[in-house]
Amino acid sequence: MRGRFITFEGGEGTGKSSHAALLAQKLRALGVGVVLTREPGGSPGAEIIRHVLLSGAAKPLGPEAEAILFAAARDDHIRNTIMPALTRGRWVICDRFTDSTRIYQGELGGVDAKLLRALERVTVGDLKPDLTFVLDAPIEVGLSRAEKRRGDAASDRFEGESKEFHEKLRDAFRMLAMSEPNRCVLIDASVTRLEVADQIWTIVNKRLDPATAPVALEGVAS
Ligand code: Z5A
Repeated sequence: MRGRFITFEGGEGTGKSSHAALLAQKLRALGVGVVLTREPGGSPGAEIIRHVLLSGAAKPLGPEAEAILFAAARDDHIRNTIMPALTRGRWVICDRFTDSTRIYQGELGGVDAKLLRALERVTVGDLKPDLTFVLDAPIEVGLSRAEKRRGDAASDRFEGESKEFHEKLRDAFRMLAMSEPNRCVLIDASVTRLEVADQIWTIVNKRLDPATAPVALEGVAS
């Protein structure tokens, strides 16, 4: 039986990586085989492209070229990590996926929706998350958490964008959650870690019933 596919989306510092990892831990404790992954990245080829994108090296090429690079990374990630895991019945938890492209490159970057749809058709095909958590917090909260975590390291390509950019980003993610309620759930990420984790765990149990998932036979850590 095909595994479940869960994605985390939202603005910077809203807690996507932390909660993706926490959810993976909880599912593994139930015996569910989980692959925890991220975009851009998640496979050796895609991690190389991640470095190019987040270093800002591709920014001078323009938003279309960046969109094509995100798509190339996704293609490698799906073929080498996501699909093999889902086919083995693993649950895949992915920190960002296609919604990020639609919002960062499409709505904020102004890349033509036709180009993005064509790239999605080629890379993603029919693959769609079973459940998407959209983590939402005021931008001051997210940016200050991201800044604290970063310490003295430099901002990456997107962290350095303006306050207006981050406000638009937040609005776009909130709209996404409203426009696809069957797939997306908006999570108030401004509260404590424990409260956010509880909201997520309640929804996963209600919508995907992990207690009935087949227990992974060859260990659960993959
Ligand atoms: N991008 C794109 O443009 N197009 C695409 O198609 C894709 C991506 C796939 C990837 O960066 C960048 O690529 C991203 C969009 C773009 N833009 N940026 N920047 P990334 O992977 O390096 O970073 P990110 O995805 O934006 O995530 P992030 O900034 O690393 O944050 P996060 O994962 O949402 O948060 P976190 O690391 O889990 O938490 C941040 C800190 O807050 C950390 O210290 C936590 O311990 C703390 N935290 C988390 N939750 C809480 C609560 N509830 N209370 C208090 N503290 C908390």
